[in-house]
Amino acid sequence: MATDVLDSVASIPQIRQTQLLINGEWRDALSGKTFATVNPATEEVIANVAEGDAADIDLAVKAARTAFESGPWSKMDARDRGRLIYRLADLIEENIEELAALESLDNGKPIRDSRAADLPLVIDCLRYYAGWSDKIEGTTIPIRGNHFCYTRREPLGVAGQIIPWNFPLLMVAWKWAPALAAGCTIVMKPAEQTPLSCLRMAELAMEAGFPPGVINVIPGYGPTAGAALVKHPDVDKIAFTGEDATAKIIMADAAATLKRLTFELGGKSPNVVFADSDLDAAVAGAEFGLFFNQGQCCCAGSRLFVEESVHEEFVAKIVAKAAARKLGDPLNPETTQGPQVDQAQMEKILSYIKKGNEAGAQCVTGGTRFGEKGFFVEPTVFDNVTDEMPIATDEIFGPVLSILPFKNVEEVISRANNTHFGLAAAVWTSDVKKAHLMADRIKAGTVWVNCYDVFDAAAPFGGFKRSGIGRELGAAGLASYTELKTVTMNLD
Ligand code: TXE
Repeated sequence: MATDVLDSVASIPQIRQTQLLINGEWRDALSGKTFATVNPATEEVIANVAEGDAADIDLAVKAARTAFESGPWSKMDARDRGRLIYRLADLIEENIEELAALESLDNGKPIRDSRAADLPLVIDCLRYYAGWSDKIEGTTIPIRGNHFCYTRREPLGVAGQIIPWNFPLLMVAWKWAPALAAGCTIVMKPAEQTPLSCLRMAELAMEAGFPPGVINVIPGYGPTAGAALVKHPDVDKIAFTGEDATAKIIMADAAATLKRLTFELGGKSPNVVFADSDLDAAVAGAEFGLFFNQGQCCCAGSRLFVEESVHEEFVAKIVAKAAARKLGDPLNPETTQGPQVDQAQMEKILSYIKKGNEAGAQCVTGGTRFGEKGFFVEPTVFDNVTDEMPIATDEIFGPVLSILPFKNVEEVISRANNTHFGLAAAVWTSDVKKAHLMADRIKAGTVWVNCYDVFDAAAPFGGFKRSGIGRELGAAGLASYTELKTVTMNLD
């Protein structure tokens, strides 16, 4: 995108779509209910959106099943599926400014991030998987006897997809792109806090020419619409991103129908800074790794381990960076930190700041709500945090950084791994051997070395331990939307 666009103040986009999408048609919820979606920067209602529940989910699943079994989708050549996904990516690119503004309006993220990170990653993800559509291959297997044995990778069927609010559009892309490339059909429930960009993207998907029933979108709440999707007997898989507590409910609800499950859950990711690192790069990485997206990242580097000999210098530098962040209107390109997504998240974060103070950690900057309107929280840094404090053990999901000093490699490996989570980690060092040792020993699905939050549609992402089940992105993400079939033919 041209720099002048990146630097311009975004105008408030028109809200074009607030209904449910079922079988290619936009409609109200059967109950007639709606719910408000709120601008977190102003606390004003942006729009009222149709609130789907079990009855709407049932209609959407029926449409997705028909499209999968007998609609044009089931007969379409794989390459043509890919062309539709490419077409959707092109339409998003053509409407990038509107979508970026919509994302910032509904979620509160700074427009500079929506423009430079969220939207480009969405487009890249769609194009990456579009290219996979006609490259999903099986193998031939030399089994005993006079047999011809081969495998096929077939689409799994109807995919139920439940996403959170922290990267609303990017989560749509991570879920839709591999499912569509594999040949599945979709019923998606976006997060109740941020339904708008998903609905607009669904409108663009209809414009791209996806046949009716291939993509269905039902905004609504978790315990109603979400749970109905999970329990529906005709849904083959649930792909979920959200809180681990919700994943446990989903796992229990999905047990009756033994659905395939992929989960991308929370984290308390260790970011380890050694004294031999490029300290300024590590400080910049620590700031980005935690404060990006208002700290609302599943992989946020929220446990910052700093080697003792550089601890003091590091704290001074990170405090200066945190304090210099510009809070304000997300639609202004100068803003680097917007509001938290809603009041509940803001209150959760403030309660953890209180717990940090009560536990005796030292709050060296921030520590309070910012302003009185909008759900803003000051960038907050706690120093001299110890491993058992709640701010070191729990996912806060906000702009709160915990600094934990350490003495040596073995100690920091054991402390970094002392958590139920295992989503991501980073290490900052100029010693290649130390970097490899850390990459080997840290129990996490992603380890970044001398960088943070480097995402690519081709690189698998997901969690060890209670941070998830399965992987998204890359070939692994695609495989999770397929079933493997073995065919054995008697050649006698
Ligand atoms: O998550 P939920 P919430 C973490 C983060 C945050 C906390 C709570 O720590 O503070 O979770 O956020 C749907 N059956 N993450 O409450 O509830 C819900 O409607 C089916 C980490 O927003 O997990 C939404 O669409 N679905 C995370 C989605 O689940 C249900 C991103 C996520 O909401 C449901 C977001 C149910 N019973 C929050 N209950 C990450 N890993 O990135 C809720 N949902």
